[in-house]
Amino acid sequence: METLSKVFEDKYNKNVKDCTNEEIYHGLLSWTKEQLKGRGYQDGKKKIYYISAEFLIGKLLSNNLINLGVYDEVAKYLKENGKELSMIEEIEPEPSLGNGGLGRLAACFLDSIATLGLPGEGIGLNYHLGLFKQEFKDHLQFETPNPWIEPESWLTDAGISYYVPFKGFMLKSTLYDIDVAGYENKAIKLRLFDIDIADESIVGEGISFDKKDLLHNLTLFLYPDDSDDAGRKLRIYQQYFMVSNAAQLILDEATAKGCNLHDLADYAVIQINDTHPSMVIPELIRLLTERGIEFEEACEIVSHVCAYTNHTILAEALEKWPISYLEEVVPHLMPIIRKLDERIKAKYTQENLAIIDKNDLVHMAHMDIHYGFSINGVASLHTDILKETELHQFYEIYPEKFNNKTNGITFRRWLLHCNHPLTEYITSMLGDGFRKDSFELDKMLDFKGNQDVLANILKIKQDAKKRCAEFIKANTGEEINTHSVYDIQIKRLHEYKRQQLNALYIIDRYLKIKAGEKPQRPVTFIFGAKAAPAYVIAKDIIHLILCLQELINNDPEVSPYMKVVMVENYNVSAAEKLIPACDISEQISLASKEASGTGNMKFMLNGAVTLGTMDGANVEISQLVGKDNIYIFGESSEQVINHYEKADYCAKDFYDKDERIRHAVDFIIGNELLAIGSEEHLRRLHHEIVSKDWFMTLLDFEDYAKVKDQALCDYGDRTAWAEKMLVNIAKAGYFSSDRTIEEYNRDIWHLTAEK
Ligand code: 4GP
Repeated sequence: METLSKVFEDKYNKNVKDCTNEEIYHGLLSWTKEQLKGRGYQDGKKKIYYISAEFLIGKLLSNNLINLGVYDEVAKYLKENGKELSMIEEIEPEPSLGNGGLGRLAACFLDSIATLGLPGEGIGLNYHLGLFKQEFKDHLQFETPNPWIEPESWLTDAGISYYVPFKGFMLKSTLYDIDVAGYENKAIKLRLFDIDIADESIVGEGISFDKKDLLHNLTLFLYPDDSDDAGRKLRIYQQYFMVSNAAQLILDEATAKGCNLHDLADYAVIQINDTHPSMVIPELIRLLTERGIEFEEACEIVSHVCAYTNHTILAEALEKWPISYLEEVVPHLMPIIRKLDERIKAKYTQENLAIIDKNDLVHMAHMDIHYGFSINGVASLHTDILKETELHQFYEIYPEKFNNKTNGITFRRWLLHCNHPLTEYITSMLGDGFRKDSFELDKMLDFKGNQDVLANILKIKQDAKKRCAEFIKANTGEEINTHSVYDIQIKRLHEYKRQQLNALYIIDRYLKIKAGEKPQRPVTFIFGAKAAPAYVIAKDIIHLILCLQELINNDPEVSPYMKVVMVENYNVSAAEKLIPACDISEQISLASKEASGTGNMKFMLNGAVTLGTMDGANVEISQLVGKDNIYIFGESSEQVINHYEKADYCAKDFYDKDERIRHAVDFIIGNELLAIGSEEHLRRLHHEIVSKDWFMTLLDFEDYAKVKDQALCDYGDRTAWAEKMLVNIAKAGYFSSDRTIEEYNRDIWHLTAEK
């Protein structure tokens, strides 16, 4: 720790004892950056370039210290000097570079790529103001900018710039790197392109700004509002800026290593993370032809370099851009995209295989599938649905391209960092082999009948619940009962994820308590979710939950039995505090709609029991833990797909025939909530549920309520519950992102690991 002490002396002319937490954070930041550099980088002839619009990396200090193997030493050194590392972690701003699952997955993947010693890079954009910061006022969500870049940060100017051509002008980029340490291994880089002239001062009220002011707005926000033409075009500007920079960087790196461009596939493999980076395909073809390669050969080369991951079957995410937009933003790509489309049309006549459809829309995913060599889904059920339904026409012509890669999470962040007590306890039982080989967790099953172990697991959970209650108090102002069951649903707000189903259960329980039916034990229902700024119904659901929070928590007759809290500005840092404390993990999407989910994996690893539908990776979780250790409800994905095909689901029928459902739904527009909330929002939501309910909330309500009641009842048998917790932890090994990345490498990337 001598070099660290010296940092404080050199930087502040002080002993660490006399430094403020801010000073210690900044001292640690510069020291850790040096240590990372000293570690060196993974290198090799061939590299994976993981291009993604989002990287939801979370705070970096503690994870870097863990991966560098110095966390305990640093914590001890600080403690000896009267300082707490956990307090210093609080100073760090969380980088706001992602939105949800696919962004967090990308961050876990970087950790695993580095840990496994694979040569790779993440490539994205450096959004100054992030997605947005969520604030609650009058029980409504408001959005404000989420600045996170400070004068001293994890970013390092890489000294690399490119020119990116748009119609009528060029933009010069600057590249910033963030080092990502592998666990006890070298580092890799997350490379974020930016423009020097981005100007945060153009942002007006909330997160509004002039969408046409490209010279100043290009890298301000992730996913700017796309509810109008200018917003949609801005997204294309951003995407092209990202992939043109990426393509130039990739070709430069490859040629520097001796690539003659004909053999690019020996030097680079590109993983296209969802459709946002799809324009890398025509852009690479453009750059290759500019450098003297024939068009046909360029197509061939790119088809051996690009692979595509699909993260959702929701139509809204399978981007289709009007030709007119592309002509306006990147006219030089359109002749290439047209040629790519013509080649396909010459071979296949089916309309649903075309890149450009008859409405002049360019289907980005179609381009990825035709001109990529691999397409993967992110959980077994999801890949099956892609093959059999959503992308069936492609599966018929390219069966060999389709493969499944069930998602995973990095255990460094989601166990070692976020749950020190559990990590230490597992280490005391099993040794520390599980840190590198997650499947070793399986050995915990040997302790299933061991009463001491079960008691310790319960104690660790109880302590986590106490810490979490402090976080909730600070975040929401609400006091919660640390002896209540913690039932947690944290994820983006979307109707398919069905936070509204959970809310209806809460209303039903409230009504029962009011009618004199006192429940066996108290429950705290915890939510955390951001709604996309233009997604009206999602914001109405937030409104409902916040109104329920106000009503229930202030009712002395009800609050001893239940409370509702919605954490403000849910992000990675909040997840790290909530997940270790969870008893029941809510994974209640409409079957077939959640591609995988990764929160479900984080919760089980931390000893929560899943309450969920047979959707996404829940299916694999249930196979691993067995039916006694998970609570499954609801209609299956086949049944749901069938309802959509036959269009035979009618929410109103459920509402009319089932009194319990009707009472719960009508409570949304009852006097109690109208006295608290906004009539406009509550009525609109009520109307949506009764008359449309596209994600079939009412279909699964009865079964959900029954199974959830059962879980809450079973919680009372503490020993049996602790056994379920233990089995969940033991079986989580499969969901390490190290396993996922090994599979990507084995089947798609074919890189040589550095030892
Ligand atoms: C998410 C999916 O919704 C989630 O099920 C999956 O676990 C995650 O990707 C990672 O694969 N999709 C998105 C998105 O985040 O924006 O489509």
